[in-house]
Amino acid sequence: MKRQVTTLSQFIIERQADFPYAKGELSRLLLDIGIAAKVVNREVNKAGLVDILGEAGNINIQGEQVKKLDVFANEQFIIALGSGGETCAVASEENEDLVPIETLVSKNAKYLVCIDPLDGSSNIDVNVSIGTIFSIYRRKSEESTSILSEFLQKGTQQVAAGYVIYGSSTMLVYTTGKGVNGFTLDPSIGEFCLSHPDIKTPETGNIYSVNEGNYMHLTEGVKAYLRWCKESDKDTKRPYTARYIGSLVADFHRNLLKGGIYIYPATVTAPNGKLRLLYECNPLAWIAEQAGGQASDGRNRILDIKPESLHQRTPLFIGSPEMVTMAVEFNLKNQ
Ligand code: P6P
Repeated sequence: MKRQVTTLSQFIIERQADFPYAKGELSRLLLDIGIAAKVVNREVNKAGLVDILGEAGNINIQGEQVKKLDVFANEQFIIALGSGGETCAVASEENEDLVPIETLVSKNAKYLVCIDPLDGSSNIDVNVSIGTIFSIYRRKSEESTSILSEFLQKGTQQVAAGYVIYGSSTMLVYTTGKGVNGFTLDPSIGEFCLSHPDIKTPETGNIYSVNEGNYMHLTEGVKAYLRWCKESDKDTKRPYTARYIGSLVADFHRNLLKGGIYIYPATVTAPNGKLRLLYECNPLAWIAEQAGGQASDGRNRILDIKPESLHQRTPLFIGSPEMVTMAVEFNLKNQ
């Protein structure tokens, strides 16, 4: 008897029962994100044909203006988030200011979405995995005058968070606070199918992901940790293996499944690191914690950081709990 496939749509609707007060708005929002992910996936897969389709800014063989894929992805997710009427506004890596969703229905919409529509997009032209990262909050009060202040909630207030990885296969991984589940796109039926139920990350691992090209600009604490990773020690399976793709979602996803740590620390030139709190670090931090992992800025829990601005950066240490604890200890000991 062939194992019953559970699609993302079936899973979301089945899990809606976990939230007694849910009226289906969050479910609809998650389904809309799934649809946009399929549209973006189709275009990402064509990216390798850019010579045929035309570089961004050119006119392609269909006579259409070729958009940069991250611009295209941003448009698709904003359209999808607007279509269901559940989203009040979007904070996107691609937009300096908030993107209000001004359809009649969405005027009283409950949800706020933070999104990095296509992270690692510089890797597209060389066919390296890239990703979308999203984070969803409820509005605190539908009367509040400042939508912007509603976006500046701590990561602990998220109601859903997830990512899409456009890689050897395309996966959507998300949490609503009751564990982490992964869905793989089956192109033959155009559905995301449950392939990684209840993901738990290993307590420890032997993979570390950091751009060591920045070594000379790192703090003494991080330098000391990297030197520790390279020492030989049978009991702790060191030296660890260095794996750094240059695409956060791809490095995070591999480490989530196999065990490992990803670090984008503060550097001399970037004292707050490079990654963004609202639409990169908070969603991945919640997923990491829901899968048994940890996420820190090198001192404090990522999810406890009170955001001050939409595009605020933070250092990020994320992955297997024992590895993050060790790296943070080195970081604090050698301040
Ligand atoms: P660097 C991509 O630009 C990104 O935001 C992450 O996906 C990736 O891990 C990191 O930056 C790469 O940055 O400075 O190592 O090239």
